[in-house]
Amino acid sequence: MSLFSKFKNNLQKTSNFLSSNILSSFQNKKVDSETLEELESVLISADISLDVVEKLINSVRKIKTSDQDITKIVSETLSKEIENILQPREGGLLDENDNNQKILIFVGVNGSGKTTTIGKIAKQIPKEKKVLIAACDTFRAAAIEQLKDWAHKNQNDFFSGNANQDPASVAFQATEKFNKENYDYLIIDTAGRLSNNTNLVNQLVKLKNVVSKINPKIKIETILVLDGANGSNMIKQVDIFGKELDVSSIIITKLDGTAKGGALISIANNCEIPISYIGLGEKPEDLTDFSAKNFARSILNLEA
Ligand SMILES: Nc1nc2c(ncn2[C@@H]2O[C@H](COP(=O)(O)OP(=O)(O)O)[C@@H](O)[C@H]2O)c(=O)[nH]1
Ligand SMILES: [Mg+2]
Repeated sequence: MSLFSKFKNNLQKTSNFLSSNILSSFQNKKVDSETLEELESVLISADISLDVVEKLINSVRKIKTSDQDITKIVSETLSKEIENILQPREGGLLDENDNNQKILIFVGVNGSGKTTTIGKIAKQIPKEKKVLIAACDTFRAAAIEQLKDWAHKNQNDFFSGNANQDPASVAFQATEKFNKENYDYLIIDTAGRLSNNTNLVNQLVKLKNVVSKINPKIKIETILVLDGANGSNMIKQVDIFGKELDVSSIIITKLDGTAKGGALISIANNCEIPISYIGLGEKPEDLTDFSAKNFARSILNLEA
């Protein structure tokens, strides 16, 4: 399957919602205040934030009506505008030509897809690289087992501490192992829930400080995993985690399961953190490099 088909097939909930509503808004009609208002409410319903909706409506307003298929022109116009917003956020995480050691710390609220995404990403790392996966979500025993299963499937080495051990101390031990045994990658899974969010972020800052202190020269990527089905709530999470943790990359999961995929556009418009991957399903291969063009054209049900 081509990369574009993967986007198109798995983003159908959002694209069906947008394309059917755009079609009904513009059926046999021209661009006027009534149709623009209808379009505005469709875009808001897809969880696109107001500032972006305004930008999009302004570009559609400029369309000169002709005999051509108006819904097609509107969709093309929207997709171009959306692609322009998304383009600067395209940012890969794994560079095959980069042979430096790397540490990836995954953060995000419970259930956002951290553990699953770690499994999917580890699968994409070339087999000749030495990968150590560390379970620093010590809050739930099941979380450690889930990560262990992924590590086992991918034939990656696995490190875990004791139940309820301080996550930063597990990270410390894992980092020492990473150094001593000369791994290429250290991938750290963290908890998404403690007593409250402030404590969680503080705990993660402590974990990150421990890791970077042992390894001041190694690049640490802090990756925020967001549940795409959370729609506009994702923006709040970017605020909470992004400020304290210097997040370097965002991954948005579960976009296959929501009609509110438009929230990704709001994030791209509101923060400058690159989006490296999107999750398009539960299977190991359902993690795809983020592509502005593929995303923009898919959600408007256009061809590649
Ligand atoms: N449909 C779908 N489900 C996903 C995706 N990513 C993760 N999940 C599911 O979301 C649930 C929570 O994921 P998990 O990795 O345990 O989240 P964590 O608490 O952040 O570690 C699991 O049932 C995953 O299979 C995705 O891209 N699409
Ligand atoms: Mg987990």
